[in-house]
Amino acid sequence: MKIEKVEIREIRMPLVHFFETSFGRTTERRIVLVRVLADGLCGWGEVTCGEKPFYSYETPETAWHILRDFLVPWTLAQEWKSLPELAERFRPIRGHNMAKAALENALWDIEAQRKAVPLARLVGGTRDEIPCGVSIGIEDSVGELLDKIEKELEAGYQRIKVKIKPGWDVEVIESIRKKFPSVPLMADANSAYKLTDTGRLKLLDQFNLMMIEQPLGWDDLLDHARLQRELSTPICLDESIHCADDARKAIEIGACRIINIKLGRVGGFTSARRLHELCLSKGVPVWCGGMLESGIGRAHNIALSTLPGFRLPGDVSASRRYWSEDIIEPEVTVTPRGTILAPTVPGLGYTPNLARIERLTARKESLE
Ligand code: OSB
Ligand code: MG
Repeated sequence: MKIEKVEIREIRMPLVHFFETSFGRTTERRIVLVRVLADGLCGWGEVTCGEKPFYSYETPETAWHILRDFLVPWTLAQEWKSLPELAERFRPIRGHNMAKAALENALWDIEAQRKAVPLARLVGGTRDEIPCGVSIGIEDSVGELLDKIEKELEAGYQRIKVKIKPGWDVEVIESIRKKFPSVPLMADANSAYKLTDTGRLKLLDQFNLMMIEQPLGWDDLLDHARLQRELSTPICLDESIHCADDARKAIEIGACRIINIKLGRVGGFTSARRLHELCLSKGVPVWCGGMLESGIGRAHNIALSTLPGFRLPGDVSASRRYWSEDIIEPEVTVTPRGTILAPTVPGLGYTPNLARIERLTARKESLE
């Protein structure tokens, strides 16, 4: 691949509804996009980090620095024959997986166009329709949360995930279960609890949750293993898993029974495919997480979700839930049966609207 130019830019996009987790409320996204021009083609990638270093230490500023000063110059200067080989070159940089993923995934987009296959097929996808769930944040009241859940179920979504934190947990889940006794339901704590909260978390066992996501420390495996021994509800790890090796260790010590795979958190398609392979071989279910992505990151998530192990509904949902106008065409829509149809055309399968992206751009830098 002969790369002519790499552009990094930051866009600002207000969310149609705020999104609140145990670490705070987001109303506007700052998204760093990577655009690669090579072989007469153009590929896009998205940095999925939050605005603040709460979910992970990455921010738009750190991603900009790592891309501009390391990843992009290395990619332009070195010879590499395959994307797994390039991913291996990125390895000396510790962490910064979301910056790495944005660049690597833009190159996967180009590779799919070059080979004239849908990105989903190139990465090993076998499914043409993916099951979808929604992630609903902490709301101002339980009533508002129940209304939102009802609306999403009416739209067809196959499972509901709600955010929990101390003070917004057992009673909230109990109210949901009263109104929706058999809906596939799960809770995500984003590391809001400690092992000493085991008694509180055990109270959730009575509500038949599909799983509880990342209850304990973002960097912990051991305490999750201790907690899992006490809970009948399966633990799903999100923040703690950055590569296949993390998953191997987590599974070995019983820290989780399910794994959420996010392209950004694990560093791109090469790593995500390895993780998926490992989990398939161990019989551990996986699903694709979301990071309030624009259409570009969303399109990558859809491609990943077509891999055979992604059987549980993911947090990949319609553009409309996040944006009054997405930056891709067509926007992502969900069928009445709560699925997304994977695109069948070569490449990403959605066209980034460059004029609209330019209008949203707050800063841009080109590297050649
Ligand atoms: O923990 O899965 C998470 C959003 C931002 C940061 C972390 C998480 C989330 C979500 C939203 O749950 C998923 C989505 O709808 O994109
Ligand atoms: Mg999570």
